[in-house]
Order: sequence, then C-alpha cells, then structure tokens
Amino acid sequence: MAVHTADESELPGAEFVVVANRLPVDLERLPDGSTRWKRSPGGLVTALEPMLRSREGAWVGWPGLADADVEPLVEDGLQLHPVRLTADEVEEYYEGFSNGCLWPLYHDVVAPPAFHRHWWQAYVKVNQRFAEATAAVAAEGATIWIQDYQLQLLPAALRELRPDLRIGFFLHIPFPPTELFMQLPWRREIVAGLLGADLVGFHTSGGARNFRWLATRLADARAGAGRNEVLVGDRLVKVGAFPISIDSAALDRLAHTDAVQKRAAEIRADLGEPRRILLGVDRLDYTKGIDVRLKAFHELLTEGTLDADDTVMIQLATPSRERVEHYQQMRDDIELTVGRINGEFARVGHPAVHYLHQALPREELAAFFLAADVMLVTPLRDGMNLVAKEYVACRYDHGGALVLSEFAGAAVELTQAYLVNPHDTDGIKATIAQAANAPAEENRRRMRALRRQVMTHDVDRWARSFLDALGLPSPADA
Ligand code: GDG
Repeated sequence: MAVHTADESELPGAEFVVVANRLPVDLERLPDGSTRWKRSPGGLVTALEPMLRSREGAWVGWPGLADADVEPLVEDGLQLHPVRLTADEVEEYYEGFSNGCLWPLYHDVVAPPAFHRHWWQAYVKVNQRFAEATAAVAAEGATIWIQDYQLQLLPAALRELRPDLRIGFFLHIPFPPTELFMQLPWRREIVAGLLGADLVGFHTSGGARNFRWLATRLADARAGAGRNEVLVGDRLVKVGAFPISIDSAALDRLAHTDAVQKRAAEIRADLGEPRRILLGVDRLDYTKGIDVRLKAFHELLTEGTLDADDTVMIQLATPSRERVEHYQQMRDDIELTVGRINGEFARVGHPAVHYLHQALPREELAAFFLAADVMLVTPLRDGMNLVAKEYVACRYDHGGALVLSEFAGAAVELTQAYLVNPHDTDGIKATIAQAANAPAEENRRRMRALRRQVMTHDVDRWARSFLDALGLPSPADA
C-alpha cells in the first residue's frame, strides 16, 4: 500500500472528515512483532473515497490493533488519523458496550443486551477521545460525517469542542422501537449525544420516526416546522431516512467478466449440476437468521418438498466478533444444525448443505451469486442488508430469485422480492418452495423490477443525498 507517515502538525486542516470506529486500512501485526498496513476495502470506503480525495479529506478511526502507537498517514492525498485504543478499551468500548449492549438492543433484543456500567464508562471515554482527535484534524467550518453506533456520543462531544463544525451522523444499524430503547440506562445521554449533529440519518423512515419521538421525550428537543426536523434550543437538527446502497455498476461489471462466469459454471459443476442451488451469505451473526433458513431447509427435505438429490444449500458465513461469547455459542449451534442435516440427507460426495466459515474474495462471492437459483436473506432484524442488493446487482441475466426478510431495511425498496416473516417457519418454507418452483418468467419479472431499483439507487447516490441534506456543497460549487 502506497502510504507515508506524516507529522500531525504539518498536515493541513481538513475540510471534510469522515469519522468511523475503523479506519479504511487495517494495521496488522506480523510474526516478528512489526506492523504493516493492509487495505480493507468496504462499501463505505468505496463510496466516500472519491469525495474525500477531491476535497483533500481526512478519515479518523481505530486502526484495528490494540495498544498500537501509529502516526497519521497520507495515502494518495487522503489523510488517515489513527485513534489509539488500549486492549481494555477494545474489550469494554467495542466488544462490550458496542457489540454486547447496543448491537442486540438495537436489533430487537434478539439476544439479551448486557448493561454494564464499566462498559458504558469506556464508551464515554473513547467517544471523547474521538472528539478530541477529530477536533484536531478539522479545518475551521469543516464538514464532519460520523458513522455508526460506536460513536453516538461524538456529535455532541465534538460540537462542545468545535461549535464551528457542520456535523452529520449516520446509523448503519436499525434504530430500535422506542419501548426497547427505553431499557437503556443511558438513554438520555445517547439521545443528547446524537442531537449534537446537524443531521441524523437512518436507513428507514421508521428509525427516523423513533428517534424524533425519543428526542422530544428524553431531551429538550421540540418538534420543528417540518416533519424531518427537531429544534434543540434555536438549533435545527434534521432527521431523515437515507437508505444505503452498493456500487451497483461495479458489481454488474464484475458479474459480466469471463472469469466470474467461468467460476460460476465451475461451482455448479463441482456441486454435480444440481437442479437448484439455495445460497446464504452473511457475517456469522445471530441477527442474520442463518438458523431460521437452515431449519426451514431441514423441514423441507424431511417432508420431501425439496429433494437433496437435486437441491443443495450453500451457506457462506464470514467469521465475525469471535471473542464475543454469544457469537461462539451461535457458531456451535449453526454447525450442529449443518451436521445434523448432512447426517440425515447427504450422500458420500454430496452434502446437502455446504458450509464455509471463511471470508472469500469479492470475485468468488460474485460467482456464487451468479450460480445461485434462490438467495436466502432472512435476518431477524437488519439495518439494510447489502447482500440482498449485491445479489440483484450481479443478476444481469435476470435469473435467480431473492427471498428477503421483511425485517431487513432492504425490504422497503426491494418490494418485488419474495418477502418473508423470519419468525414464521411455515411461511419461510412455503416461500422458499414458491421461489424455487416459480415459472422462470415470474422470477425474471421480479428480478427486472429489483434491478431497476438497485441499479439506479447506488451508494454514490446515497452519499450525495446525505451530504446534500447536510449542506455540503459539491466540489464544483465549492
Ligand atoms: C451493517 C448493517 C447494513 C460478507 N461475506 C464476505 C463479504 N461480505 C460482505 C457482503 C456485504 C458486507 O460484507 C455485509 O454487509 P451487510 O449489509 O449484509 O451486513 P453488516 O456487515 O451487518 O453491515 C447492515 C450495513 O452495515 C451498511 O450500512 O446494510 O444492515 O448490519 O457487502 O458482500 N465480502 C467478501 N468476502 C466475504 O466472505 N469480500
């Protein structure tokens, strides 16, 4: 990676700053104890990179390694400012409060959230550190875009230090129903933290509505003149829905390449040219409903609605949060279920479920999308779910069928998918069978409609609409 380290005092103040828990690059420790930077390409980075570069922007975040003292870097004109976290802080602020409390609470308490005061204290401390780091980097009057649930106190903490800044906040996970949010012992602090922003964005209008209601109950906010705003004193805070998306054109191009098409054909051949391939692609997370679809598949095989001789399921589960206890338990449960289904329905050389607990290259994922007849996206709750959109973007051939949970943010836009209630096992079974057996023309009609949505609403449009609402002029007007 072409980077060079820089002396903080020599870097110019940035006009546009993205702040996220993680930097767009990861610091890796090598066996000899030294460290090196590795690129971690994510959707967010791809979406924001052009904007950051055209504005000589900066990114503030944790480099992904505890106790690492690293200098800021400049990579192709983009400043990267690492925030240091100790091993204890990673455990308490990140694994603890963020992933053991906020994550389950915001996902409809599908796992019980733990409310530990020492986790909260670490969360406050780390958010304050991010505020100081951001204040040091931003030019006078700069625009700051804060990302996600790990940094909900940052808008207010930053405004306190730097009232001149224009601050936007976007939440990538669902904002919960008000009754659930009220369980949080620090509910007032979180709402006050978010209200420090000029614009608070969510994936769906439901999330925005929940937040506006809480802002008037738990903080001093009053309803504004418009539906999408509240007033805090005489300051206007805009609150709205900005459904995130993907780089649709890039995935469409990738799926068109000879290499991906060849690989998709190879996957089908390796599986013995089954009549149908069902596919799931997720981070291994209890919100994603991997267990839900395995159970449905198991029952469909048992009843004989699907036949393991001509139907296979593939579950790609990327390793995730392996140090958090609940994730270890869930992994065991899922692997037990996979083993059980294969024990009953596999033949030698022909598993009924292929399960990979591995991260795969992007090209390989695209090939799986292209090979799959039915894509199963069944989260119990999901902010958006990009996998659903990625599947659609890859299906330029108008083939395949998408089964999608009503409780994924994506269901608001992808209304032509086969929508399911992930709590209704019979409903899921019926819908999987329907999608698998539908006439090709029916599935093509649905896929064409899905693609009209996904190809025209990409991640660039998402970022622009958020930044327009925040009032950041485009570089041409600046
Ligand atoms: C959060 C919210 C919201 C997965 N396995 C591999 C791989 N992936 C990629 C997918 C997709 C991404 O990871 C996962 O995104 P999701 O949206 O599905 O889910 P979260 O990680 O939970 O993301 C979610 C999102 O933020 C954005 O706001 O949509 O609701 O929970 O892009 O393709 N990528 C590669 N190898 C893998 O094995 N290369």
